[in-house]
Amino acid sequence: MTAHAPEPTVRTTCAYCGVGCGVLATPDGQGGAAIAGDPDHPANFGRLCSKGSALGETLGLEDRLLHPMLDGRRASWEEALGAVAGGLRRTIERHGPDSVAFYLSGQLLTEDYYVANKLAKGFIGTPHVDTNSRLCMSSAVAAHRRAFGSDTVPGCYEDLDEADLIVLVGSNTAWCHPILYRRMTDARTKRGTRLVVIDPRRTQTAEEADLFLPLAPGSDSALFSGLLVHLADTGTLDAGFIERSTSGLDAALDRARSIAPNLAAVAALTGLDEARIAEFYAMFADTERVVTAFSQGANQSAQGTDKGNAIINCHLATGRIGTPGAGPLSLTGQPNAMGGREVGGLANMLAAHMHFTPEEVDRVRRFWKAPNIITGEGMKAVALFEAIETGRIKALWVIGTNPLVSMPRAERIRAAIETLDLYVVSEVVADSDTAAARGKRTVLLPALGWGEKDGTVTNTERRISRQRGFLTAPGEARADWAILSDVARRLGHGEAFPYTSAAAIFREHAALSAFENEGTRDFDIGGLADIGDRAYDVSAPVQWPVTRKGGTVSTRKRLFADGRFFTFDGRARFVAVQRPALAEPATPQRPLVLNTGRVRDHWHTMTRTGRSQRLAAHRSVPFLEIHPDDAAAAGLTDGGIARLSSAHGEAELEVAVTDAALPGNPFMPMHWSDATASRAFVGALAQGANDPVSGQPELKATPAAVTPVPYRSRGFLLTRSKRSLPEGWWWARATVVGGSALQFATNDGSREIALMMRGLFQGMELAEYADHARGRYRCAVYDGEHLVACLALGPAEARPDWEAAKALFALDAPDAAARRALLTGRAASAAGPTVCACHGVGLDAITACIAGGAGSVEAVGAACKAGTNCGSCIPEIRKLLPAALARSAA
Ligand SMILES: Nc1nc2c(c(=O)[nH]1)N[C@H]1C(S)=C(S)[C@@H](COP(=O)(O)OP(=O)(O)OC[C@H]3O[C@@H](n4cnc5c(=O)[nH]c(N)nc54)[C@H](O)[C@@H]3O)O[C@H]1N2
Ligand SMILES: Nc1nc2c(c(=O)[nH]1)N[C@H]1C(S)=C(S)[C@@H](COP(=O)(O)OP(=O)(O)OC[C@H]3O[C@@H](n4cnc5c(=O)[nH]c(N)nc54)[C@H](O)[C@@H]3O)O[C@H]1N2
Ligand code: SF4
Ligand SMILES: [Mo]
Repeated sequence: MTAHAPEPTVRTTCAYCGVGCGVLATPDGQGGAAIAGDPDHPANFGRLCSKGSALGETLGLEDRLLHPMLDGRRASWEEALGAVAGGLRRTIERHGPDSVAFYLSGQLLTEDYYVANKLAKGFIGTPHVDTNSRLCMSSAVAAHRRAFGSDTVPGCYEDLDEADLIVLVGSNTAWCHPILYRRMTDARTKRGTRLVVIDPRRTQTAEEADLFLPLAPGSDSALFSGLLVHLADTGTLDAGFIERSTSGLDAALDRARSIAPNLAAVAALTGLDEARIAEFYAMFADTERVVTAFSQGANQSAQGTDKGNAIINCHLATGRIGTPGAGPLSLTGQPNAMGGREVGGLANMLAAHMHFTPEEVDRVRRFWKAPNIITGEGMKAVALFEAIETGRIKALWVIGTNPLVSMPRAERIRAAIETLDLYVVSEVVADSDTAAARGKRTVLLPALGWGEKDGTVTNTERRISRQRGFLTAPGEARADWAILSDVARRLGHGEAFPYTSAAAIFREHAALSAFENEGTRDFDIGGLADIGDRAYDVSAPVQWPVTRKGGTVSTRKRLFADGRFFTFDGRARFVAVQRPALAEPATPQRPLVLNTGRVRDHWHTMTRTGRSQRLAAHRSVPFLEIHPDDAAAAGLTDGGIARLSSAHGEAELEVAVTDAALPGNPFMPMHWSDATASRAFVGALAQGANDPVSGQPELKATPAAVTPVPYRSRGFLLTRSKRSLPEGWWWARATVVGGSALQFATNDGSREIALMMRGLFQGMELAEYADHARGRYRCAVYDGEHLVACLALGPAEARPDWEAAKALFALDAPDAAARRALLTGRAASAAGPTVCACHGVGLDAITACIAGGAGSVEAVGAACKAGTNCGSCIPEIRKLLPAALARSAA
């Protein structure tokens, strides 16, 4: 092996969530990199969660899209770009520019996003540009605009350090924003900050809360209407602030009173008991420094905008906004959800936080010198995909998102894609469900991914950080902005798309934000408009606004401290919200209301986290969390397979019976797709009724029914490279050390499976153990001394445990003892299901430490390292401690 000189460490930003942690990446010179937290980044000060820590495991090129593809065959860039530009031109000529649509992503860099938005809205002239952020925080955007006149996040992360009360609404922060969650729990240790969690599920976040309010799905605005009434009735209003800086309190309060006049009314609407509601109201009323952080349990709702405004109303009523330790805080999901809002990627925005007044349209037209500027809003995601079905949209370009999995009613979208004249997908991976679909003409364009691409992202607290490339471009992959600019040139718009670097695009974006702004728009980064290439390269994270007066550049941590808002009269608005009601209630045929969301160690449709064996170990099959009463009523058993169906589609999931779910309100994760499981993608089921204000679809409450699926056998197959299983089997794929795993269920018995294995691995040595009378079979396949595959099968009610086999499969050439252990399924070193992903510590190892006397999280850490790196698993460890077990037994 040749020695490589150590490569320099590069400062960049995590690929995942909106916390926006700084990362230090040290490439190993062979396509990989060592990853550490950046101690100087103000979002994380050196910490990373399990997903961030495992970024290095996700850099391999397996499954990457490395070359352009045209209708399923490899093509040159020349040919592929020609097909895109030619297809767009033909579509525009025949059907007009508004038959073209773009569907973008909060995972694009600001520079990519800016170019896509400019091309579509200014040059092609189609308003139909929307983004997966529609499914993510468009309700928060709409709530901000209704209340503040602008899409402004008023506060910052320091507010979490300085708050005395943090209220989490519809946010599983411990799993989805883990590093912010650690800031919250630090505040608790340091200043006694209390934590209230409002979520129908008892999540890991809720397990640690001082007060947990398991409210009925969809009922948040009743709870916050009741709070507004309580604040008014207890004299907690900030009369001075209300008088000086707001309008509309009376109407909002009247409405709140009509919905939630007293505790009994709130209890009836939310299903919570009155004492707990009263406790929450008293905590909120009595605490000046309160941050209310909200996420998808608020946004992804048919009344998502009202939920946001019901929360903001309570902060305006108490003047708790824009001051240290106080304010509403919309937690953004994706690494650049905020950047997408800034460039105007949503269909109801134009650019740089400008909308569609004639002055704004004219201003952007002049700035861009745009020949085909659009003059009004385009279709939002759900309507946009419906318009493909009705034939209004003929050409679609998807960039950086996997809508065939993540959109509601995705089965219909899958069928509609086939009718498109032109279907373009810019992707990093070759096998996402969206990349695997076909239109009449299909072009796949290989994009640079994290670690290769260069540009900026904005996090939840308005902080712009650089993502920097530290790997060479693989295959023929190119930056999204470069691909888009090439297509613009081919459409005859070369002059407006002369970009040769991300820095040049950033400067233009910054200049547009300041163009004729004069303090009228919140988003202003004019202070960066003439940043040089070198300065851009080395720039440190900065919070917007970034303005320049004379020679001085200034930035702001918080907005609205001065009580001035971006409405025409400078006052914030109270909003009268609607009485909560589910878009579709449960029915006798569909008696459950399905909730969906995330798990700790997976990211969305798993195109990246699915490659890490560490991350796959925490949750490795698609599951349904369901209350014991519902499980009993439907005849489901823990660990069995259930078919879940809604009016739109179905999925088969492994049952996890738990009283963490409210009765009637099961939960399924959004992460599995056709690439990783047989029938388990969330988009098939979700109803997606739109919030009337934001157009954000309901993804947390879909009427559903569930029945057991009586498979005969359960088992797993571990192989060195990916394999597929016969039609009709239930399966889920996961990465394991040394290869790939399939956990499966089938109606075949042990005899058929034994025959299958002999067929699959002809010519190799099969070591087998069979007890056909009991439906059990184990098999290890050797090529010489090398272990190449391993399978275990049992009857459905006694499925084999895979932990021991997984540990043994890490060996290339097992010794005699290991060979025996593979056939018995028992190994001394098995550690149980992984809890700590960073150090690979399993449940059994942790319970052993606790049994041996470790009585605290710290003691467990000292004994077995679990929880000592990223800390994402600390809530799970705490739950295993004797104190927690005693509490749950009481
Ligand atoms: N591990 C991990 N982290 C992620 C992501 C990921 O894929 N994996 N994705 C990122 C992205 S893009 C996003 S948007 C964020 C999302 O972050 P979160 O919003 O925290 O995540 P979710 O699991 O979608 O939903 C949050 C909670 O809303 C609850 N909920 C459902 N209905 C209601 C309701 O009516 N009222 C209330 N109050 N709560 C309700 C659910 O039970 C769930 O626990 O996470 C980001 N971080
Ligand atoms: N039922 C239900 N549905 C949901 C949700 C839910 O909670 N429940 N959550 C919703 C939310 S909040 C979100 S954010 C969405 C997320 O859903 P998606 O955006 O569909 O999910 P991802 O898996 O993140 O898809 C991103 C894709 O972009 C590719 N990619 C990554 N980086 C780049 C790049 O730089 N360039 C290009 N061209 N491609 C890139 C990745 O390989 C991946 O295939 O799902 C939404 N859908
Ligand atoms: S909290 Fe985790 S996933 Fe989110 S940015 Fe930080 S390291 Fe990445
Ligand atoms: Mo999201």
